[in-house]
This record gives sequence, structure tokens and C-alpha cells, in this order.
Amino acid sequence: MTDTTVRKTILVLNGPNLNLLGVREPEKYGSATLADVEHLCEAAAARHGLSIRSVQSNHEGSLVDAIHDARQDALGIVINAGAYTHTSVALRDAVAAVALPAVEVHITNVHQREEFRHLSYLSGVCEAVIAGAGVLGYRFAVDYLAERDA
Ligand code: CA2
Repeated sequence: MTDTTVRKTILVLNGPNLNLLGVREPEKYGSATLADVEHLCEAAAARHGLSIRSVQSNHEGSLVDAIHDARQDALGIVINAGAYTHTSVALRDAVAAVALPAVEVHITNVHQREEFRHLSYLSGVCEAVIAGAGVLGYRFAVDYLAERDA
């Protein structure tokens, strides 16, 4: 893809344990499944004439690979890195390296939770951070990436 080609894909990246959304701990993370989140993002992207590529992995290196792959065709990244948010310099470096606009999403308000969740290695390399809006946060993130250049 050349620099002048219009990019029409948003990478929606979900980290460890988010495959369990809607299946375990609904009182904390809600009843929507990961498939529901993907559909919600697809619908939001479609309203802007865009598509999404959805990747979930429990493995840090696979998440780094998906971020690198986004360089090929994505206009931006929506990332809920799960617990890696609070530990991973590798994910931070990957987001910084690809130089695509990224939005960090958390389903819960991490600032109302344990102290160790207050630190994010990603916030400093993301354009926007959305926390505590439940799975709606993913939709807000897709809308932001679609409209930021408008
Ligand atoms: O609030 C968020 O979206 C989090 O990124 C979720 C992570 C947590 O480590 C972050 O501090 C905040 C945990 C994801 C685990 O997802 C599950 C979903 C359903 C059942 C069990 C875990």
C-alpha cells in the first residue's frame, strides 16, 4: 500500500482473557461476548464506510505481530490489551513504532480498581483513552478513528 492509498481498515485488538467476555464474570465485564464486541465495531465502522480486522490473543508476541501487521493497511488501532496494559513495554514500543493513531479502551474504569491497574504503559502512546464505558467504549473508539481527520 502506498502512502497515498486511502486506508479503510481499523484493527481492533483484544488481549488476554477477553475471549471470556460474556462467559465469565458478567458482573464485572458485562454480558456482551467478544463476538458482540466485534459486531458492534463492524457496525460502527460500516457507518463510516470502513471495515475492521479483529484480533484477540492471549499471547503478548502475537499482539505485537498484529500491531506490526497493521502498518500494511490499517488507518488506526483500537486496543484493549487487558492485563498487558499494566505490564508490557513490548506492546507500548510496538504501538509507538507503527506510528498509527491508537485508542486505548478498557471496559471497566481501571482508575476505580486496584492501584496496579492505574498504570498503563499504553496511554502515553495512544491518542485517546476510554475507560469505564463498558463495551460501548469500543464503538466510541471506532467513531473517533473514523472521524478524527474529518
Ligand atoms: O477493563 C478492561 O477492559 C481491562 O482491560 C480488562 C482486563 C484487566 O486486566 C484490565 O485491568 C482492565 C481483564 C480482561 C479479562 O477479561 C475477562 C472477561 C471475562 C471474564 C474474565 C476475564
